[in-house]
Amino acid sequence: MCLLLGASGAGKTLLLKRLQKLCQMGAQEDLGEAPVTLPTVGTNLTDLTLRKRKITVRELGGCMGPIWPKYYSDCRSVIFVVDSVNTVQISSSCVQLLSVLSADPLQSAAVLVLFNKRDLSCTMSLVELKALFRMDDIIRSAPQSISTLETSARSGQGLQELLSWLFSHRSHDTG
Ligand SMILES: Nc1nc2c(ncn2[C@@H]2O[C@H](COP(=O)(O)OP(=O)(O)OP(=O)(O)O)[C@@H](O)[C@H]2O)c(=O)[nH]1
Ligand SMILES: [Mg+2]
Repeated sequence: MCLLLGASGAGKTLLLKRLQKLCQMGAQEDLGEAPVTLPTVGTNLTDLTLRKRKITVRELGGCMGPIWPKYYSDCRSVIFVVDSVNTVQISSSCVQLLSVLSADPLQSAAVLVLFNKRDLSCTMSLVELKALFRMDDIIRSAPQSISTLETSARSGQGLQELLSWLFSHRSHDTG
């Protein structure tokens, strides 16, 4: 089980929809228009079939923050989504990420931090975002192995890399 976490509106549901579509169609096809999403109240379980392997991803809605830890056991990998445009949300996202990284059941999880919405021109550069997050310090001091990736759930940027990461960190083969 991979957990998909991040603040409300960061783009988790759209990412899942796009990944599902990418898995169903050939990589060469166009993803098309982004479908409409609604805020996730509760959790959203999605199975992705990649190279004949099933990978289950559980999105936890941003509004569920206080009860995210209930879902931390049983999880081998975590994707934490950051909205690159929402500068107001950055400090609270950073606190949330630190609390995820310090949770006992997640000490050996692989962690991927996604800077999403990179299609929007007003986004800060990756260097600026990482500096605001103090990402280098976080990566140095956290026990987990942490990677970062720039994505756009709208344009599809970074989604193949995201699938490759999911595939290489899948917890077990389920056929
Ligand atoms: N431009 C742009 N918009 C995006 C991107 N990803 C998501 N959005 C938009 O952001 C809004 C919120 O997306 P959701 O996927 O519903 O966000 P979420 O993280 O699932 O939010 P919660 O379920 O409330 O936690 C929607 O209007 C999406 O279309 C992106 O990469 N680029
Ligand atoms: Mg959602």
